[in-house]
Amino acid sequence: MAVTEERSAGLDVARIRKDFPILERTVEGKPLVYLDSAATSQKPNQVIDAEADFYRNHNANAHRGLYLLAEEATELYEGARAKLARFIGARQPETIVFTRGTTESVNLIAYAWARRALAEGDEILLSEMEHHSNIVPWQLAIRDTGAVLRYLPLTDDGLLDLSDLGSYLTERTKLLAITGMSNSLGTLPPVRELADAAHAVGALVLVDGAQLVPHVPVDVAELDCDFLTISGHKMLGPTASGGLYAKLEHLEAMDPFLGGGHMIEEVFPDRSTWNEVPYKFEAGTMNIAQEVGLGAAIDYLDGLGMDAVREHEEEITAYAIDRLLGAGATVFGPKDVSVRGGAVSFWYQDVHPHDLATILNEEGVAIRAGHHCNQLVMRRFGVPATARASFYVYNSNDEVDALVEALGKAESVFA
Ligand code: C6P
Repeated sequence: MAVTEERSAGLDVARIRKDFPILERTVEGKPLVYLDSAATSQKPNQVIDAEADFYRNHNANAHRGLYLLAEEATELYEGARAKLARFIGARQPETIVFTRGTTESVNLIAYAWARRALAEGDEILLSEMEHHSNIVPWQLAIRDTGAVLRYLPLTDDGLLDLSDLGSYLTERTKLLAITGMSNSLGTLPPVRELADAAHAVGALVLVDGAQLVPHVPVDVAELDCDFLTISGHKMLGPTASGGLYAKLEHLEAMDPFLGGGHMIEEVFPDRSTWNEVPYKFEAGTMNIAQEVGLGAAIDYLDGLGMDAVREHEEEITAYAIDRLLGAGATVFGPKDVSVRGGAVSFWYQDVHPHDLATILNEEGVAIRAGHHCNQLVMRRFGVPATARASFYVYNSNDEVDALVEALGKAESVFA
């Protein structure tokens, strides 16, 4: 299948694809159709080159040495922090703590903030569409604090059911921790509206930005969230790149998460004092080359323009939902693309998603099948798993056609 489509509304997809060497691969003798960017995105040459260039020309530990290489490494690392801050509308780079991504960022808050801030009877409000990364760290935290977890329910359309919000958000709520975009339903919850309601009862707000930040223009001042998690590998960056945004006052008030090198100011036999924010939270040698690669990914996304990225996603998602429904698939989550992103979960005929993914692979089509770390969503919709196609800047409507064509082949295998 050749990519014949020159442009979507937002992006020049044919040109973009030239930057991604992996998209030239074949699988089972067929051109690769990569529809699993919600799991991890592919990387453009610009990112691969930036990481390689770091190792080839600038490699040294950051914030450690006084020689030239060490200064260059520190400058590149801090440059990436400034880019990430600007990308999400954070005015001060020191509000960004580098982490390996969303999982580590949520755990950081669950250890460094929740264990000190929560007491018996306090509540953390989540939703039924949360990824396990935004559930399990809180389950561990409430074991240590006696706090309680509550869950906002979902409508049959895969939206948050906010009809009884007032009974979920009360003066007992200390934290609302909510996804910015569901990785299985695609849903975009009304984050600002929820943040305002949470703040009105004195709760803090954590937004799981793993899927939101790569796909939608984000401004933390507009969202007014206290914490935002970022997974660099889902936004064209290297694996183990990413970070946590937190309002400065929270970072300053919080204890460290991990102890070790560089996060201290002074160490005595029985106690230590902490380095300034954000270094207080960056113990040991960090993933320097990966964060530098993330900086290059941000440059790339800036070059495309996040409005255009979002516009492209709306277009391809609408096309995919339309084609999947037309082929007789059951699509989970909202159908209106103005309230959803491009992770499209579906069930096709009676074919188990795992079988479907295996057959699609024979056609070169890579989708994810399983519970997507969303077991509460699977239970809510009464399915053990779904097939999921997810899209990014390099995907075209032609690839949606390839997916639907491959579904036809799966049907004939299982008929
Ligand atoms: N979702 C998916 O295939 P990490 O792995 O730490 O970068 O991100 C975890 C995570 C948290 N929240 C959401 C909404 C996510 O989608 C993910 C990762 C992948 O959907 C892997 S399970």
